[in-house]
Amino acid sequence: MKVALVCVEDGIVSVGFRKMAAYVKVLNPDTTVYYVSQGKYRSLRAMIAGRQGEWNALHREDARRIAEPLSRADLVGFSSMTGYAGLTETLIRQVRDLNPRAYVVWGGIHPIIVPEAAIQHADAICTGEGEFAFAEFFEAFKSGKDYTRTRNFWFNLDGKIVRNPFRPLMTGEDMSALPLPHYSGQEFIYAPGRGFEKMTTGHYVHENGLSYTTVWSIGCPFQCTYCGNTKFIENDESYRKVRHSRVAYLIAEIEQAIRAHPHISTIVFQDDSFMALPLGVLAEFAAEYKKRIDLPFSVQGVIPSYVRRDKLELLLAAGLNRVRMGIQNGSQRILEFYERKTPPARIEAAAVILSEYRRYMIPPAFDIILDNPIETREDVLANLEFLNRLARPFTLNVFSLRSIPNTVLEKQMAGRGISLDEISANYIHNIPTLANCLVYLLAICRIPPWLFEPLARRALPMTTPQPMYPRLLLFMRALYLTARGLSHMRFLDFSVVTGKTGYLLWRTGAIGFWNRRMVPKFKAPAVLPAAR
Ligand code: B12
Ligand code: SF4
Repeated sequence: MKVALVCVEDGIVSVGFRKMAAYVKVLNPDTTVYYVSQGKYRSLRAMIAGRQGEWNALHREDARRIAEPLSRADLVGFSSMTGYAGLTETLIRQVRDLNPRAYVVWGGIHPIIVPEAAIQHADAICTGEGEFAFAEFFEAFKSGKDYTRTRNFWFNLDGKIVRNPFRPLMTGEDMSALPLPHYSGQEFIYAPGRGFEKMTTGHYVHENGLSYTTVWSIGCPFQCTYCGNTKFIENDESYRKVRHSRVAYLIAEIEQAIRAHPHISTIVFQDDSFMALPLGVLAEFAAEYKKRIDLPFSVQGVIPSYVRRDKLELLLAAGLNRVRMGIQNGSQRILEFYERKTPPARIEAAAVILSEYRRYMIPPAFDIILDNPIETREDVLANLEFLNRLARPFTLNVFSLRSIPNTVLEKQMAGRGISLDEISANYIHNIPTLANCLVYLLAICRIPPWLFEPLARRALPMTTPQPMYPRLLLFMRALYLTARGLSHMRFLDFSVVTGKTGYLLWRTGAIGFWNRRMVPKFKAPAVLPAAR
């Protein structure tokens, strides 16, 4: 049977999709893997203009050109987040138009979080982990048996919706037995106006720079109101538990990626709560990683409550060079509104710990959410004061509040009669208030009291009529991105800045030399924390 798997997303990281692609290829070797990306997620121009979260309207001819090869398959499997749901729907329509017999399955985060909407557009959707569910479905589908009772799948039988229950979540052992994610080079990426091209190193470098991104552990014990986690936990309480594959599986996965793309020079872990892993697990990871991979790595999902010196030292000794931590706001009231379990004092304590190791790391990036319509003047001020006293160095990932459908936040806002843009709208396009301009300045440096006080007095919440400063905001963004870029250059890190420059430096051997000789190395304590 001919199967086409398509990832509709900005970028080619697509961790879950690549796992699915590898699994489906084993079940059905005649499977072709496609990516539809606009390469904007890491584009410098889009970053400065705050347009990363946007997808330009796709030209009609592009949609047709994308759909043509897909429509030659018997089964087309789409994967997307909510931001790309509209585009996926357009592509499904085009595929159906060209081949009404093609069976369409839609998986990924969108059908998990918004199943009722997704099932209107596909023959089947996957509402949870895909591997075992797809195997069960595909076996029956192929052999003409009844597949409509597959767990983790819903079906649209000419408008009649069949909603099946969830499968139990995979265990760590199940995860360790899966094939390694699909990184074979046998994959195709869409080039606007031209059609699908075989994915090359050039595409990889354009989209990912010198980094390899993965997710080792899945799950988060918390349930912040704006997060997709609220839905995952509603579907299955055991999603709170942090599950992970064996260390050996993870190392084999990274080794496979490096074999396919030898220029990979940084590993990026996007786990929701990496530092929540027990100390013993982190110790095993650190030892194996240092021995077998020995490349700098960054941990992107750090929850302040789990920042501990002993865990951090283990990771630093293994090569950790950057972390991203969610703080979201400095106002206690707003944190309570988001049901964040990390009060400002705990965040400050975590920032102090991170700052003690600043010599060994690119400044940590703290996520912050602005443009919340319920913020008062006191909240805006509390946030600015908090950022001004937080231990340095740090930078910020500045987001504009958007709602993910079916999350608690969506209900909270509806309850207050507030209409909030959905995540499909640009999520980093901040309102150009003075307060937001100041946040960008605070991402670069501390503001001395003589300047901070008069400026902060004029900072107002977004709902209050006030002068707007779009040019100043643009200038601040450019300045902040420059400062950020320079701090990465101190480590010759090309995980955020993508494109040919990093690749050429890698070819000359400069990246390896810099990592070995110029980057300060944290020496593991004589007695490793795990053994204390
Ligand atoms: C890793 C990650 C990223 C990475 C990589 C993205 C990727 N697709 O892999 C990066 C950093 C690029 C990223 C960016 C963003 N992310 Co993100 N990310 C995650 C994270 C932490 C883990 C996803 C993951 O790998 N899970 C593990 C894998 C195994 O699970 P999975 O992806 O669900 O895949 C399984 C199933 O969905 C299914 N499946 C998948 N595809 C298919 C296809 C078929 C045919 C079938 C049958 C099944 C199937 O099987 C897979 C294997 O079991 C999630 C949070 C979470 N816990 O899910 C947020 C999450 C997905 N991200 C989110 C968001 C909003 C974003 C951003 C838009 C904004 C932001 N705040 O950063 C950007 C946009 C990215 C872009 N490219 O345009 C939201 C999505 C909400 C939504 N409704 O869409 C989440 C849920 C976090 C949240 N805030 O709630 N993200
Ligand atoms: S701590 Fe992070 S991953 Fe966990 S629920 Fe909150 S926002 Fe989501």
